[in-house]
Amino acid sequence: SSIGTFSTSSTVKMSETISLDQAKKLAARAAVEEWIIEGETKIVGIGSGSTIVYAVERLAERVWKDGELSDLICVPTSFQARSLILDHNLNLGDLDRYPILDVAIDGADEVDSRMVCIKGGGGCLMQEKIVAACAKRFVVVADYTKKSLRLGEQWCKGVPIEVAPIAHVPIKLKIEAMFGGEAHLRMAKAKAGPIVTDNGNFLLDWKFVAKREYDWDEVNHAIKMIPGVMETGLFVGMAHKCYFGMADGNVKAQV
Ligand code: ABF
Repeated sequence: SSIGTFSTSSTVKMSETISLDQAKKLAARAAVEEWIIEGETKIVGIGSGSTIVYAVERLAERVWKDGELSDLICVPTSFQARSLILDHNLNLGDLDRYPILDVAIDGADEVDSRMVCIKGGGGCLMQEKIVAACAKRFVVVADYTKKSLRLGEQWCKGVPIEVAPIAHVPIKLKIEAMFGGEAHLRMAKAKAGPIVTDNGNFLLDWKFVAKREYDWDEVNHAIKMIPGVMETGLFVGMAHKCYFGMADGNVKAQV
């Protein structure tokens, strides 16, 4: 993959260090400008997390201020995304009616030099992967802390894996035996019990061995074959382009 930098039209000076939120906003807006085209883009997948909020805000601005994109249909990847779409008065769609999307835009927890992404830190990986797989193009938006040469450099919480509740222990043991590291059941704060996903499942966070050389495609397939695994947070060969808001106020695009 290759990397290009372009400066933004914001007022940030090159030497200035911008906040993470500003970096997220730059990336999200750059992606919306490039991929959501008036008269062409009809259906867009809306990801989850904090970065995508800026993309939805920009979409809403284009619809409600600029008078564009009035027919744009937004397909959510989570309960949060659905609320975002409704709160901004955008047209809500679903995969029953819109199984083919022009583009899906989403955040990530970490992206490596080949655009393999870890996703699901926010817990919505299964719907995110389904929607991304229905899109002709999958575009990632993130701040500079998500950009790595290899996975495990930045994101230390591991690969999220959505599992059937009855199978979390055997799945944990199988993953650890196959690929090392440790898989932990994700718990709700205040030890109220396991986190339950939008789909009624549990999440394992697999802390892989950061120094080990993994073939992520192989790992993803092998984990998916374990009975009870619903989906993994490894997005391999899916991202078409990634936009990173950088500390200096530029946006770096990776393809
Ligand atoms: C979702 O939100 C996830 O797959 C990922 O875990 C997270 C990224 O969130 P943020 O944009 O807040 O960093 O896209």
